[in-house]
Amino acid sequence: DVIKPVRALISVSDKTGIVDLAKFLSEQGCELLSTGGTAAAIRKAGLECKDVSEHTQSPECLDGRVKTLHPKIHGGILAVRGNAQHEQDMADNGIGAIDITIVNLYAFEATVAKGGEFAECIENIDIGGPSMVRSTAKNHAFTTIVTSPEQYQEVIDSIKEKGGTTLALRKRFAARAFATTAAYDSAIASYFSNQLGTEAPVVTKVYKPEYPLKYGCNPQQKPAGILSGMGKELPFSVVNGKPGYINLLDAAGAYQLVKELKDATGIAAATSFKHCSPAGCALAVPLTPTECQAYEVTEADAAALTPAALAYVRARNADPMCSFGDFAAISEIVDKDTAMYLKKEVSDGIIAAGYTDEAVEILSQKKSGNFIILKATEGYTPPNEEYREVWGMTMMQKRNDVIVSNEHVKDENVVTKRKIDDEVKRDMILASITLKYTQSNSVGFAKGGQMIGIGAGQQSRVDCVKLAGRKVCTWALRQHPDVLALKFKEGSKRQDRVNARVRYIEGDFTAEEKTRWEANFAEVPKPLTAEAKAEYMAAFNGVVLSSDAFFPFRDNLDHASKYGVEYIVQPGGSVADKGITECADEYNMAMAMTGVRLFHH
Ligand code: 93A
Repeated sequence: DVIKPVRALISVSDKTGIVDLAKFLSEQGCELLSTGGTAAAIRKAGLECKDVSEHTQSPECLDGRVKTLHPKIHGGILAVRGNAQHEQDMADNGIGAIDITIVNLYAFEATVAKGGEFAECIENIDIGGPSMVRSTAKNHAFTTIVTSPEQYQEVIDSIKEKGGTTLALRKRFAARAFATTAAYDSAIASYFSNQLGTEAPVVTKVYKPEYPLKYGCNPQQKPAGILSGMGKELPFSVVNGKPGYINLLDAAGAYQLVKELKDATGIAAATSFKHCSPAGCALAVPLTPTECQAYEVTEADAAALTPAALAYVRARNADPMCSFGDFAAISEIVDKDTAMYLKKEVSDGIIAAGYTDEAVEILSQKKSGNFIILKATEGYTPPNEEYREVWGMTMMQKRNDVIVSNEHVKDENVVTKRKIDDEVKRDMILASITLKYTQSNSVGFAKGGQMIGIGAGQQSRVDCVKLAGRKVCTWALRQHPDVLALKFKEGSKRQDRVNARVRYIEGDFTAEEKTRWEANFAEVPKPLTAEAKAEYMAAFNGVVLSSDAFFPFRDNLDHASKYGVEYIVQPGGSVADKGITECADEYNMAMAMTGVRLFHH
């Protein structure tokens, strides 16, 4: 089944590596047939090659729209070798066999991507190329189709080692060829759909395996992998480790979140993700002395932190109990500072705009070398449409490309008597963009450039408020003098201290649990009483509450009032809006209505 090419047809837009392959084939005694630009490139290298127009005795015409669309080309490719009738037809019509076709197509997608005019995009729809690709792939029993420069070396090696191409190789290349033309047509269909606007039909998408995964959500979900549209680059590259399915879901949400925050505020942003929702998220805003104490950062160290490190210290300290084993994302280049801080924390991986060599060196040593380091692809623009397969249904939607910005929280959108300042607007934007990447229903509380409580994935909104509110209390009470004064045993672990503080604040121990908890301390603390906590929380204020959808009942605000909330940002649009606004006025809260719902599933 090994076939040595005697006549090659070469017609490529991307001329990478073509001269080397042509030279090799020519040395093997193979005749080269080529179209205009390709023939010129081959001849320039001093090789002999015949024009397709000479071979067909038919000129390239119609501005190149008709070059290879000719029976002498397609007959030469498609004839079944050894079939008497086909051989007779070839002889009758002067058709010579073509054994290998090397084609890559007009760069349609690149023309669209660079913003080409409609007419230019249409002109870049290749007709002759895909026809040759499909003819050759169909007749792979006798012909070899080569569609990418990546395959050239394999062709050369096969001819050198085996004297030609094997059936196995030709079949594999044919599969890739059909996938290539399918993806090409899919891109064209998608372009036409976009031209039609909202009435557009959903187009077929062709996937190519890009990155195999050990398993999916659970070990029994095998095989698993990341697929992508043919020819599309992935939004990340792997610097270290082997990301799993959930890691990549986290990385996707986390990086989009920090990127949008940075774009919206101009401030470095970081997040700490767990199970597809942020546990914390923050901007690089300097730490207060009390925060330094609560986060176990010395004031001197805090003053020297780079924006990337500062943002992550805040993000990790929104809810450090939940952030155990997180996936981090940072909008910046990760430097030594950030890497040194992360080194101390239990974490699964990170995605960021980039890394200094020192940072990669430090982080790659984490988790016995298995710490996942992903670099976001610079300038990557996600497609406009998102597809997802659920229960055999392929669902499609436009990407949620709205980015909550100052425009959404402008003064005209503040519906209450009380108004807001720029710092509050910043926290409203922070909280709202955070919710855009939080499983719904969701609410989030922000203060001082940091999320301090996120309530994700509850069926009732008021449960989100209560859940996130509990986190706000814990965050605030971590700064209570009695908590700051806790005396841990020498050599205690960081995460044990984090958890022990939370249990101290919660205080609801069984007797047995209490004994175990007390073992954390050099000096057993006296309980933090309900009165002490209430007194501290009564003085706590300046908090922004954001909600991913409107409030159906005022109970949400009633509960929010217990957690220092003075500002609310939400889409509005409920029949209850009027009552909710009156309620906000009752509590002297300021409320902005953005008109943008941020459900995320
Ligand atoms: O305009 S076409 O659709 N009509 C054709 O008959 C044809 N034949 C080859 N485009 C055609 N091609 C394409 O030209 C190939 O797919 C390849 O991308 C390109 C190579 O042109 P050149 O050799 O002139 O650079």
